[in-house]
Amino acid sequence: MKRALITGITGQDGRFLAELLLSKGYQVYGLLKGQANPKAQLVQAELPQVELLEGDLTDLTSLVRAVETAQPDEVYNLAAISFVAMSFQQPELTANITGLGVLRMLEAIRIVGGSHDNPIRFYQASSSEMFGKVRETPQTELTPFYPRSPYGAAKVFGHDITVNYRESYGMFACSGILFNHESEKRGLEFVTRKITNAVARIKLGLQTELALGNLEPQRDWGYAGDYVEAMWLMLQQDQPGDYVVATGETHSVREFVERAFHHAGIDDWERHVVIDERFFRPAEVDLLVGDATKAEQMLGWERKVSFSELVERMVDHDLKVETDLVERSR
Ligand code: F7E
Repeated sequence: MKRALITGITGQDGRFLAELLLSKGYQVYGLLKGQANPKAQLVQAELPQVELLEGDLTDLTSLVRAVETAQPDEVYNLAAISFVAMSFQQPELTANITGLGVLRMLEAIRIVGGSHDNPIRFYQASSSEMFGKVRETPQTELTPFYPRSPYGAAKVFGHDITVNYRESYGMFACSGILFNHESEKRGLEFVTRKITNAVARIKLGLQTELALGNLEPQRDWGYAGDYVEAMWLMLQQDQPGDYVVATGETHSVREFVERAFHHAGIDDWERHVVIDERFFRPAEVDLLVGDATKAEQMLGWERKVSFSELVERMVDHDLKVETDLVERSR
C-alpha cells in the first residue's frame, strides 16, 4: 500500500487529491495546522479514512515529525496562503508560508530521507500567478516569471527552490504550474465561487446585489478534479519534471458572470452587479492562458470538464445548497 502526505488537506485541492489517492488504495495522511482547526471536521466527515497529523509549514520540527510518522512514498505540498488579495494585506506571512514553507518541507524530506531504493517523491503546487505580467502567450514551462503579488513572488521562490533541490540533491521533486482550477469545493473568497453563490442567492431572492472588483482580467479556468490527476501523474513518471496544467482557453471575469447568471435564467445580470473599489488589487494579472502540451504528451493528461460545464456545475451546486438551507430554516 502506497502512502501519501498532503499539506493543505482542508483546501479544495487537498480534498480532491485525497479522494483520488484513496480510490487508488493509498494510505493518506493530511497535515493540519492550528489548534482545533474548524476545517478538521469537514475533512473527517468527507474523508474519514484520512489520518490527520498536526503540523505547520512555519515549523520545521513539526514537518520532520509528520514525515517520520507518515513514512510517505509521496508528499504533495498544497498548503499556502492562496488568496492573492490577502497576500497584499499580509505579505510577510505569505512569504513565510507560501515561499519558505516549501523550503522547510523539502528540508524535512531530506532530513527524514526515505529508503535508498524508494526515495520520497515531492510535488510542489506552483501557480500560473508566477507568470503575472505575462512575457508571452500562451504560457509554457519555459515562459519567464513576472509575479504581480506577494503571493506570486512567494510561489516563484517555492518553484525555484523545488527545481534547485532536484538539481542539487537529486530529489524526485516535481512542480505543477497549475492555472486557475475551480469547483463546488472552492472557497467563497475566490471570484468564481463568489459569483456562483451570489447568483444562486439572487435567483432564490435571498440577496439582490453582487459586489465585484475588476471584471476585465482573463483567466484559464479548469476543473479542480481534473487537475489533481495531473499532480498524481507527475509523481508516477520515471523522471521528475515541471509541467503546465491548463485548458488553453481564456475567459474574462465578466464572461464568467454572464454565463453564471444566464444558466440561472437571469439575463439582465448588469442590474445585479455593482463595482466595488475594495475588490481591486494594487497590481493585477490581466491575462493568463496556458499551453499544457507537455503534460498532455508526457503524462497523457487531459481536461475533461469544459468552461461552460464548470460554470453550470458550480451554479447548480450552489442553487441546491441554498435551496436546502432555505428549506431547513422553514
Ligand atoms: O481572482 C478578479 C481578480 O481570487 C480572479 C488562486 O487559486 O488562481 C487563483 O488566483 C480574478 C482576479 O483568483 C473580484 O482581480 C474581480 O483578476 O478568483 P481569484 P486568482 O487571483 O486568479 C491562481 C492560479 C492561484 O494560484 C491562486 O492561489 O478575478 N476579481 N472581482 C475578483 N476576485 C475576487 N476574489 N473577488 C472579487 O470580488
